[in-house]
Amino acid sequence: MLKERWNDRAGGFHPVSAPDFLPRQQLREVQSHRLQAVVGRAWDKVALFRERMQARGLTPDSIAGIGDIAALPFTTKADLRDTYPFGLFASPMDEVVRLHASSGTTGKPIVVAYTREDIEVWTEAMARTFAACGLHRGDILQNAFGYGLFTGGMGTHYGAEAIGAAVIPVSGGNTERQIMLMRDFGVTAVCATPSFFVHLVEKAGEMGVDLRDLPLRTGVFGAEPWTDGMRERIQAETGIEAFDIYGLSEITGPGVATECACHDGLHVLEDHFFPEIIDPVTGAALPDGEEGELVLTTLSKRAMPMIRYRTRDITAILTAPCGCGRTMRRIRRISRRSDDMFIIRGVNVFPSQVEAALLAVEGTVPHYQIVLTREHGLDRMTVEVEVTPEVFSDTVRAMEELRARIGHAIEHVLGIRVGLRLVGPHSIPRSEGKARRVIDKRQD
Ligand code: DLL
Repeated sequence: MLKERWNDRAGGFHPVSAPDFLPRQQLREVQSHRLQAVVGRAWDKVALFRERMQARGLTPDSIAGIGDIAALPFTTKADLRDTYPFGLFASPMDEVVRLHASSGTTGKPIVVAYTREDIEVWTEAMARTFAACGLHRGDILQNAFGYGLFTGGMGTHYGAEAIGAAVIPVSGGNTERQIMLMRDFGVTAVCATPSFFVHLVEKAGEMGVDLRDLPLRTGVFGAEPWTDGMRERIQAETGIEAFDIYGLSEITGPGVATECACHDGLHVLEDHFFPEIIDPVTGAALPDGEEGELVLTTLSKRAMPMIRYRTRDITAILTAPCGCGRTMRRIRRISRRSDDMFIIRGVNVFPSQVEAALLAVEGTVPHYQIVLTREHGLDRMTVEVEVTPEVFSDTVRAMEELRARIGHAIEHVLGIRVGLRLVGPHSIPRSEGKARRVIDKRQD
């Protein structure tokens, strides 16, 4: 029945989207009710959570509704690591039907679990996400998110099937075959990390395929930060409409927040994932509109409820009504994490600032890397930027001019001069999933 409803397409409004349009008062009631249930469950089943509540003198009865959420303790990535692998599970293994894991930069991964109900909620969230991106029954979706322990592939797969799209589970990599499938199967929509899609566009060009000549009209991108400059490049080169989707394994995977056709921030699916913004240093709650660290609470998760999880992603909550009519609050596009910042000569630098500066300069291609080194105790940052084959084969003078323009653009954004190296086509490794933008050689 549910499946039938989802597959139904009614004049552009997809019935699966109904919760996205709940009146705010009703939404608040749903949130309050679900928060009480999830806190009760975590108290009963997760020792770490119960002990933290007790240490604050709280019991589940202290939480009368969503307005009390700030009284609850935070959960962090360290908690997941310390309780590796199954210490935060609230369901016995015979109720768990899926495990995913996210590889950290060091050591053990963090493990996340789903019951059958959790998979249903995740599927619903991804179906609503795709509906917001304008996908529907009849679409042919090439899913280039990695399938495996990463949540990207399977999360989007289930959601796309639920709205009745035909999914091609191609996963990441294999660029030539991806282009062949795109062309031969009449693909209308693609899911990928933005960096991998840029790689696909480049490969299509090499194969003599102009994506503008294909039926492809929508790109659903996420799993890593990308800038508006990157969106403009992608849209101009391919003729598609590019949507930003956000999520993280700890909360469910993709499907936590999505852009709609207005492209003015990402609607958080607030009936399942409650957002707050805090000051990353003091932990104090910040008012709507102010930038800080995103904290998320799962309101429906059973196998692994996350209470006030500190994402380290930096954004702000936007409350102005959205033109699409969705009542779910939006977050500003996530351009940085509190832990991807580095300091060069006393200046805080985020990789996305470099991307924004670079893409504003004509003649660059969106392939770059930031290399950090330490010389005589001083940190140095060098940006390696690929240039187009035309520029690369041009005169030394043309190269020098471009170098100067890029140098100025970066200096203008960061306020400091950094090292710059223009490199030839294909010098920077291409990503098949999340791009590695910063190479930190300071410990070598
Ligand atoms: O990346 C889930 C996902 C898959 C999201 C496919 C969207 C599409 P993790 O591997 O656990 O999960 O990484 C989560 O990636 O905390 C952000 O820092 C970053 N991230 C995810 N989406 C975006 C986005 C998946 N749209 C971490 N913009 C998050 C910026 C993003 N950063």
